[in-house]
Amino acid sequence: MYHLLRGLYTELTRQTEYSILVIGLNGSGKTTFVEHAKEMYTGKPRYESGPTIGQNVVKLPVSNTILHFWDLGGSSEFTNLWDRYYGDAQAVLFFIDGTDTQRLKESWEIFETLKTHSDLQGIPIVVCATKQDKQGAMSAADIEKKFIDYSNNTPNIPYTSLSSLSERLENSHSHSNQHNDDKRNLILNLVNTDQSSIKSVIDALFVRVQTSPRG
Ligand SMILES: Nc1nc2c(ncn2[C@@H]2O[C@H](COP(=O)(O)OP(=O)(O)OP(=O)(O)O)[C@@H](O)[C@H]2O)c(=O)[nH]1
Ligand SMILES: [Mg+2]
Repeated sequence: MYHLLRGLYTELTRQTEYSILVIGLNGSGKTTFVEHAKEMYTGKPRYESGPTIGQNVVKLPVSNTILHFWDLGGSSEFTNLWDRYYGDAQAVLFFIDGTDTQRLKESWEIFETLKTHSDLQGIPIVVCATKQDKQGAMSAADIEKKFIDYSNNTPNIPYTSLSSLSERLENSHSHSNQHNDDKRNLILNLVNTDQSSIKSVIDALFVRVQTSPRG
């Protein structure tokens, strides 16, 4: 009887856990985001360590679920390890430093590989344009325009592959079935020290992991 009740209790209180892969070039703000979110959602102190060596793992209780963040190092010696995590991700959180105009094209190239990788088909990608508190930072809209320019100037990457990146564009194209596969991708502005900014990202992820094909 005890075992039956205990099993029932465990079943009733079990929380669904979703894996979120956090990637982007080094210095783009991945760990700062994850650690601020940890402090906000768990009350635990932030861990601030400089560049991530390997991975930083954080679990956040959000509603009745656990969002399990895999924050990976973005330095060149670690980027070739990212694809080992693709097969388990229910969503990807992709960071772009809004002040890093020099490496924006590199971020776009990575974003394109994410969209086409066989292990990530149908997996939602939430892009964060970070450091919006810094003067002159490129906004999400600026980055999206540049991405469209890059794709227009690159053979084999059609404009339509990016056209539903933002919610604004998603809405304007929502009548078209052609865009359905991309509809869950989104780009957001982010200030990593601002709680409402962090919450917008968590909310966007929370909604998307519920319907992730790997859910
Ligand atoms: N002003 C400002 N600074 C930020 C923001 N997000 C991150 N930073 C700073 O950017 C620097 C790099 O941030 P990290 O979070 O370590 O970057 P990362 O993407 O984890 O880098 P790697 O672990 O090397 O891949 C730190 O000095 C942060 O304080 C932001 O939204 N605004
Ligand atoms: Mg880091």
